[in-house]
Amino acid sequence: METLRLILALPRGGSTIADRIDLLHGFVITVTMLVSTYVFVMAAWFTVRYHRRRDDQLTERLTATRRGEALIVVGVLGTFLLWWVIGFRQYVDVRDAPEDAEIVYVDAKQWMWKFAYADGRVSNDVLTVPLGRPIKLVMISRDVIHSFYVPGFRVKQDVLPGRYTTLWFEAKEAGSYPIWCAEYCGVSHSAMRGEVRVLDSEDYARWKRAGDPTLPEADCGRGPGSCGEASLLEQGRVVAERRQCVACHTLDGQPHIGPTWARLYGSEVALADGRRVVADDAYLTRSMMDPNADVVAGYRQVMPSYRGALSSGEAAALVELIRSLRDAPAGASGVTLPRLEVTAAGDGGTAP
Ligand code: HEC
Ligand SMILES: [Cu+2]
Repeated sequence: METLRLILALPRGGSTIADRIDLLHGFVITVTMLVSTYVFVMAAWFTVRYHRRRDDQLTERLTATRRGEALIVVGVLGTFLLWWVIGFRQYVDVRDAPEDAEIVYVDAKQWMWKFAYADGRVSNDVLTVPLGRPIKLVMISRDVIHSFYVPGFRVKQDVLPGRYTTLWFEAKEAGSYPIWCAEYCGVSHSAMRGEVRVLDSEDYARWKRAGDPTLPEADCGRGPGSCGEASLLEQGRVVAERRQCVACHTLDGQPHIGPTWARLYGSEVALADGRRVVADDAYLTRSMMDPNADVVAGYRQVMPSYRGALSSGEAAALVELIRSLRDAPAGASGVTLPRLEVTAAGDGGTAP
């Protein structure tokens, strides 16, 4: 396997799924190489063995046996189906993030990657993640189509304007992994590169505390530099209050001007236009940024758009909060926030 990786000039697999993907890749490439070598050798041999020696010579007529033909059909079809089955299972695993994955928002634009962490930090081009923790990226583009590609993790996902796409990975080795844009996106496409920096728990904790001194200090609602200490969940509560989401939404299962957030995450939502969608991270984010896109059945669309008003970090914290209420018991009111007046919604964050 390692030899094949070197022959193919692939970087070391640094994520939990990389080895399995390499295994299938190796399987497919080995079989196809063996078969094509066999075909070339046979073609060469037949050229010699059956070349025309006399002018009146006729080619021998050969007919395959039933069994031979059946064997070829079943063998070829079976091999392709086997690849498909393995590939499909891997695809499902690659698409389906673990439930406890940490969210990072990704904004792609010509020609850079911006990362916003749920604790309010932001960074450009460098994505810092802890070792051994699943990370889920919720990505959108500000301009054209880009594609987030980390060869070392064997993951790639298109990043589109106007639509949230997701990608997850779990790093299994600390180190630095290059990020590439894998979709031609303009003149400096080739310069649209970044880096995933995977830190072990000690370094990560240090990074969390200190942050990157070159970046502006994130403000998480308690003054600059207050982000590190608050948990994402707490962060979400602060943001929900500050942005006055709780003027219309409850956390305790009671419908209000808008639907409750209790047991919303992962549930199937019926929309006014008859569609049913699963409330995943992408849907929740879209609901904040573009509330007109999916109006929930039975509610008037009075929610203001938070595009521009809400930073990606705040959005991530809110999604984290909504996610934490996934299993909230029916009718419980353990997590109530003060109801606010419906007036100043989305005005850019006057603290209540
Ligand atoms: C003025 C009232 C109001 C405010 C303020 C408001 N919302 Fe809403 N929200 C609604 C209404 C009404 C709906 C249902 C109609 C729709 O889907 O647009 C909704 C729907 C949603 C949904 C989809 C819910 C579902 O059940 O599928 C999410 C998520 C959401 N809001 C998040 C937020 C967040 C986060 C904030 C604060 C940043 C916020 N809302 C602020 C009124 C509001
Ligand atoms: Cu790009």
